[in-house]
Amino acid sequence: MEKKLIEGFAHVRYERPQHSQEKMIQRAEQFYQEMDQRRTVREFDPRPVPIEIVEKIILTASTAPSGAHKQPWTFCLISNPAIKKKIRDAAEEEEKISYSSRMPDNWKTDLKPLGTTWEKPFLEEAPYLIVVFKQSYGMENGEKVQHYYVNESVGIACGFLIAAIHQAGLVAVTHTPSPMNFLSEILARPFNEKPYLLIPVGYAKAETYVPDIHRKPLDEIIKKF
Ligand code: IYR
Repeated sequence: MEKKLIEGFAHVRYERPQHSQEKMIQRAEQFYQEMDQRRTVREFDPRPVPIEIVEKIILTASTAPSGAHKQPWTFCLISNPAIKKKIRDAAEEEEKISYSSRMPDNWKTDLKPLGTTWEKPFLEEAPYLIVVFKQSYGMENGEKVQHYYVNESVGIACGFLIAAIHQAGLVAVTHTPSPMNFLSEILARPFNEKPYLLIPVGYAKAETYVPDIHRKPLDEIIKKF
């Protein structure tokens, strides 16, 4: 690999195969078609998933860009049934309060087509739970390290994670129990880490139905200048 010092800092040559424009159009279309097949699935098959697949998916998430390359994320990978049960119990306790009194009626009306309730069986049924933590700051040898654009960085990493789960042939639900500080306690995370998303991963249950909802067309989401 060709290396070079630029202003005293190591650089490597950026090299990627260049496709013809025709091929690029075809690849862009193919990737869109693949990603457009992704659906949030809340019903999991108990079939186990080899851990190497999920580890590779997490590595893929970690290829996301991050502020000053600080990589301000921790991915907790949970397969232990006792810990999954603890998480389910704690999440349902919060969700029960949210659905009965914290969420306003219009929010619950908006969720009706998705069929969500306070009950979260997927937190025990999915073979893995990935709890993504954002690191508000880093800790290196007992010293605080500044992190930048933490929400943006971790959000992008979660996007990569969800894409990688789909690409591997698995399904996921981006679950956001609120509040979710119980995850810090159950997983004994340090003070600099805050829970960001809880993502159950596994195979979809054999006969699964998902809401018949549609994505906005290009002309609604794009403004060209
Ligand atoms: N966090 C709750 C409610 C919920 C909120 C939104 I916005 C959703 O798109 C889906 C669910 C839950 O997980 O049920």
